[in-house]
Amino acid sequence: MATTSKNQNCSLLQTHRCKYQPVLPDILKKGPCFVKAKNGKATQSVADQAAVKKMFPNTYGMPEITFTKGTNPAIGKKAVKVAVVLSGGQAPGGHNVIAGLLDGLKKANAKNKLYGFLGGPSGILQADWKEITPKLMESYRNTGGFDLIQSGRTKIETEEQLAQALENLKKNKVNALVIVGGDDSNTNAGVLAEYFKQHGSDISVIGVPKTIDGDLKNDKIETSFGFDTATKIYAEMVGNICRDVNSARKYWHFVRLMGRSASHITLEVAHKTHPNITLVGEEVLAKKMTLKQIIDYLAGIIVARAKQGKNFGVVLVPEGLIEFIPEMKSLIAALNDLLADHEAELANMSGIDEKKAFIISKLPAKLAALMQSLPAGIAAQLMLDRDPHGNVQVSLIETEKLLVEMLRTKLADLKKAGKYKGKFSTITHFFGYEGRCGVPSSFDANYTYALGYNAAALALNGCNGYLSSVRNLTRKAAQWQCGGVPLTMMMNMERRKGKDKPVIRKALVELNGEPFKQFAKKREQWAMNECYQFPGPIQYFGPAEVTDMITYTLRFERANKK
Ligand code: FBP
Repeated sequence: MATTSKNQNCSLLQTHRCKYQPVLPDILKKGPCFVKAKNGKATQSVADQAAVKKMFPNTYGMPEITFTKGTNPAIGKKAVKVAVVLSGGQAPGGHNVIAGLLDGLKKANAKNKLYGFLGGPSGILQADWKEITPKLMESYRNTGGFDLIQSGRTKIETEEQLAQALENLKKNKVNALVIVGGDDSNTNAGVLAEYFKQHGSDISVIGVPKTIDGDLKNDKIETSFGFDTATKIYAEMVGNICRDVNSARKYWHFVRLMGRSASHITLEVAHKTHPNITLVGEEVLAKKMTLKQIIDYLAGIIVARAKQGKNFGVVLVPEGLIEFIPEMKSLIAALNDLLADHEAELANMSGIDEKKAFIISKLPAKLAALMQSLPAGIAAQLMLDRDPHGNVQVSLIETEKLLVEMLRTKLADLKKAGKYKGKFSTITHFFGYEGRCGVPSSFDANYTYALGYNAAALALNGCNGYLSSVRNLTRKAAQWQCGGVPLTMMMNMERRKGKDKPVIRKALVELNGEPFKQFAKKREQWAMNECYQFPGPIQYFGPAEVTDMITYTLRFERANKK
């Protein structure tokens, strides 16, 4: 149920936060009729150019767009109908994207209308939507969550679904569709843009970069929205655990943090809190570390701290770690193909043991042995259904518990050999869903509002197949630059559900990038000493240096760029 600022269900913070007016970049301040879309050079996809071009003959190679000062009154003359959909996992600021979009549209022409498809992309297929009026929007401004129109992970991919989506939009005279999503949802936006064009429609499709994971970024997209708020929330919680650890001095805490693939969240939280050990999935992959080597690395630090009488510490584990361990990566890839190829047979099997035995019988010997060796719970979690985009649901795999279980065996062996005399009491945590619907930080409130407003300008300019791009984010919000980046420019070919598909390339942690390099410089010191930092809760009121603080990731990554 929606709450209003006058409603008694409204918290005092929400009441005050509703009044916050996000800062718009100067370029957008006068409204969409006062910007000109300047075309850059033709673009190429990041890899597999020929294959991507073949799949997107109508939308491949489009130029980048930058908004510059100018007048374009024509775009405000005719009233338009725009629809928005929230797709994939929640991320703080989604409501402000809608608010920015609504305000941008209304500024261009008060008769423009905005509709929200309900429950994610399935709402497009079912033509299930509601009008977002300024009155309805009021109580959702600067709030977390996606509850205004909810979200979902339906993928619009079959010919039938694509045709249904087009028919529903045409029937309802929609001029533009704005898809707010991560890499998979924006890949889907690119597919829709191409399909609409191929079928002679001039409905434009615009994407907005959302995901707390922070892995939808490149030179033109500096960060996805939600990463700032989510990492601040996790860092508050991890910081509190560090303080508890330092006070009680009796537990090792293993904290798994969200981030389906990339370890950006974990790395950012490490910068904010200085835990004793941080695993980075991308480093594990680069060094081809086996599970055994990871356990040896962890045990090395635990034993060294025990020698100093420190039987406590904090370990950060990225949710996606499991997929970066080479042998697990091969196992998961093989399981992905097997689950897709034998979907019907597996669905008819009654219990997990039967499924496991069937799968093991189909795996190559080495992977079958690995599957057999895993704790039963982990093996079962690895066999769970993939999401509609073919991804393994890592949020359901308790990697932190796998590590603790293996460490117990390792430390017991070391004890027997007289090499370890410590005590290993553990507590495991998973911080994921807690961070996805938080009240957006001032950065995310401003960024999302600008992304939405900018999406309105792109839609009114008839741009199709573009991702809303707001850049220069280390500067003050007023100085941010706005424009659009072609969705095909970010694509490459990847194997999904047993087939090669064009998808937006995920931005993983780069080991030669500043965020990792800065961490690598300090981690040995953090391992043996108690360098913990306690960032505390997000501040919405107070000095700008606190309320407008940006992430270490953004600061380090942009430091050497103009
Ligand atoms: P998006 O990429 O859609 O933004 O979702 C990211 C995420 O929050 C991951 O961090 C997590 O693994 C996943 O969603 C969980 O998915 P679900 O909400 O379907 O359980």
